[in-house]
Amino acid sequence: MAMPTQQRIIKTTLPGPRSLELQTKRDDALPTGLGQTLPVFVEEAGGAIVVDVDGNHIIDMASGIAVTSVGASNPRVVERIKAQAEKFTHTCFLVTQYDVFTEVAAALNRITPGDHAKKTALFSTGAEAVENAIKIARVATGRPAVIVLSHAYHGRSLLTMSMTSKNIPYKEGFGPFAPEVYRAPSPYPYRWAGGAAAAADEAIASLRELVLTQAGAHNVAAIVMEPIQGEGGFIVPPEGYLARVQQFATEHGIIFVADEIQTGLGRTGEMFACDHEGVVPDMITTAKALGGGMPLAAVTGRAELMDAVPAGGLGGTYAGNPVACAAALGAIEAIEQDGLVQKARDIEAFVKPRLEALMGEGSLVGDVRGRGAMLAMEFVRPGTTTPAPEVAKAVAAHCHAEGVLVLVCGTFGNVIRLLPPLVIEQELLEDAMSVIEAAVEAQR
Ligand code: PLZ
Repeated sequence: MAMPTQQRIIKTTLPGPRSLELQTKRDDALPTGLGQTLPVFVEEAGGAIVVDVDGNHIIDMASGIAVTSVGASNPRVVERIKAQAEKFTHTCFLVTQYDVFTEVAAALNRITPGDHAKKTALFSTGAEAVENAIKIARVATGRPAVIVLSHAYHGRSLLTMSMTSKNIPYKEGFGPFAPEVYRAPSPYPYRWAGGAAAAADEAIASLRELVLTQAGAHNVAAIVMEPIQGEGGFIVPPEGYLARVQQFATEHGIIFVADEIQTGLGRTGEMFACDHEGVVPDMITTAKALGGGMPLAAVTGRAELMDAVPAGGLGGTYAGNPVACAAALGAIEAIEQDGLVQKARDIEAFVKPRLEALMGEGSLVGDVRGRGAMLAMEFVRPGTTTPAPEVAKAVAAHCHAEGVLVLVCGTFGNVIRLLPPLVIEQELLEDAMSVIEAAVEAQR
């Protein structure tokens, strides 16, 4: 199938008549707990364009939540999926093995931060990767406790939901939660009470106090952090904070786990967000962009930690599915050989100044932040830091009506985040930015 024209083409109101029909069928068959961002149904997608069943060409500034970094239906991914599916689709790696699993593990061992001996285990979803990182850390240290941050997002399973910070919609009614999860304040520069300059020092002090006085360092298996918080609002920690956490963890025999599920694989303009500051985590979780659209996740860590669990302790029926592994080799190849890490930097260089230009006196945009192709603006009541979620919602609705798919995030629901595929063409990006700017201007 040919790549859809990389151009925004709006033929109907969104959602169009055919999508509305399918929506009725969907609502009859599906539970309300499954949310939706833009209620169109997709016919095909390629590059940075999503074509709906009414023939509308929508600009994708979401990448299926940071998954299709190499573009939807990247040929390097699709060809490998086809070839692998024709050979076999499943054996269960725990039953009979296949080399493509090892190849993905070896690639992750090579590209993740640090040149120490590493090993990688593959899973299917991000939540599963985080759960398994904790399982391994607990066995390796013989300790139960896990430290996470406010504004964190780590998944929807019991343990990872317990590690996630925001109550509605992720936790409300789903308790009781998993025990031994302790939460330290995230050094959120824009909202830190003592001011951005004090955020790193004060957040480190709080973390130390939590670990040393509440949990007891000898009880702590792991400190888990997103190097840039994703669902929580694209919060970039102050420079030096992550390195200090890593150093504190090491001093106390605690495993430092970087959850790079959203930030990893080139998204932020380095292969991993930790690379911006030369931080080398003991363990790193990846998913999303790794599979190029297929469900694949991984835990990569120091070889001696990864080998702590005896045979049979890790796995899953679908963990490291061969078709998903083949897709991952295509995705990694695209990121490395098509210059996509540099593309993420180019996207930042073009988009960030345009977002920053929307700030200023009397503006609804209180903060602009992020790295590479992971950029966001936070909406507030002008002249204050009071969150304005209704503005973020209105901006998103405006963009959606014009055929630009953006996502809202943030603990206060007041952040618009941009996660375009790294392969997005410049003209398309310019068009998307014009729509986003007009959407913000329209809220004044
Ligand atoms: N860790 C840092 O961003 C997934 C969640 C979408 P799964 N973020 C998107 C939603 O509302 O369910 C995520 C993440 C970080 C872990 C996860 C979890 O990854 O593949 O969704 O399980």
